[in-house]
Amino acid sequence: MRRDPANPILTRADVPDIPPLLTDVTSVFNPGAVKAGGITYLMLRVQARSRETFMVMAESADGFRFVVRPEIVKFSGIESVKDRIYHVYDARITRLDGAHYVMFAMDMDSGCQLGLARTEDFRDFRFLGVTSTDDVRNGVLFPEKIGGQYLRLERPNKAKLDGGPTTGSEIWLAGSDDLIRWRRIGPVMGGRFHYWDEYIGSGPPPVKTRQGWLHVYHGVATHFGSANIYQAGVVLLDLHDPTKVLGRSRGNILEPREPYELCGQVPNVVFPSGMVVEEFDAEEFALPSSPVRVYYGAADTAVGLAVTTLGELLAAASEPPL
Ligand code: BMA
Repeated sequence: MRRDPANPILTRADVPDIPPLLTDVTSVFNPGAVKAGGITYLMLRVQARSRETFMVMAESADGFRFVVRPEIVKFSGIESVKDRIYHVYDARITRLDGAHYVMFAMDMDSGCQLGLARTEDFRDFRFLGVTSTDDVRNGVLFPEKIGGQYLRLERPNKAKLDGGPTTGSEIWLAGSDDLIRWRRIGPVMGGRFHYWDEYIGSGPPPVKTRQGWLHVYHGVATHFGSANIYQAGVVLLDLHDPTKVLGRSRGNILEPREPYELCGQVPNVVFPSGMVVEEFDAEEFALPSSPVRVYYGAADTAVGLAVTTLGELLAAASEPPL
């Protein structure tokens, strides 16, 4: 992938003060992304100096230059959750059944849970519920039902990085009839220990192509003494049975190299969470010639943008297996 020359496309300086909770913010990163009605929307993770996180929307007519809205996203109905919610973060946005759904992480005493909200207009977000029970992160919805059920990818948290967050080395497929109650169907892919993607988690929601579901994910290499390195890679899943991996990039397709990726709140991190594909055929399969924009968190501090084409991602997903 190629970095946008204007990177990082969003920094703390682009976030307007939203008193009293967000003034002189610390960082902005890990955005969910979607294009609707010609506008590209980002749902940003913004951190205050209290280290609380909030979601804030940004929008853009061209997908490159964004204006951040001076308001904190309110998930109406989230107050019905009785347990304390410490943070909401890492949104993934999927268009489904004519609306947009936001799946996000919720840090609670029970661990990390997956919250779900729905919006029609990117202004009102209705909280639909906590959709998990055990500690899990990186939930992403598929954009359509498959085999009569809703599907999502999720990453159970089974490990803890040295001095870092809970993590996991397996992405699972889960199914649901109502988007709220989910049952795990089977493992999709595991981490490749000793290589770039030892721990893994989904990035943006999967994209439907004629070849299969194309999915960008993140991998963490933990065998360097000084830091855990977060990178991006790509995998291709079977259209009818997404537990079947058809191909997977041997190497990463984006790794921390630039100063804003190497230095920051959490050094050595590129964390892809939003992706916009421009061109689809009449049956809504993404076209290989389509430009692709991937929005990612850089060092848990700023937002980066990398561009590629769908064809290049498909080619990366057919590299020889590691
Ligand atoms: C992951 C998540 C991401 C974060 C990354 C690097 O576990 O918490 O939000 O970007 O760690 O700190």
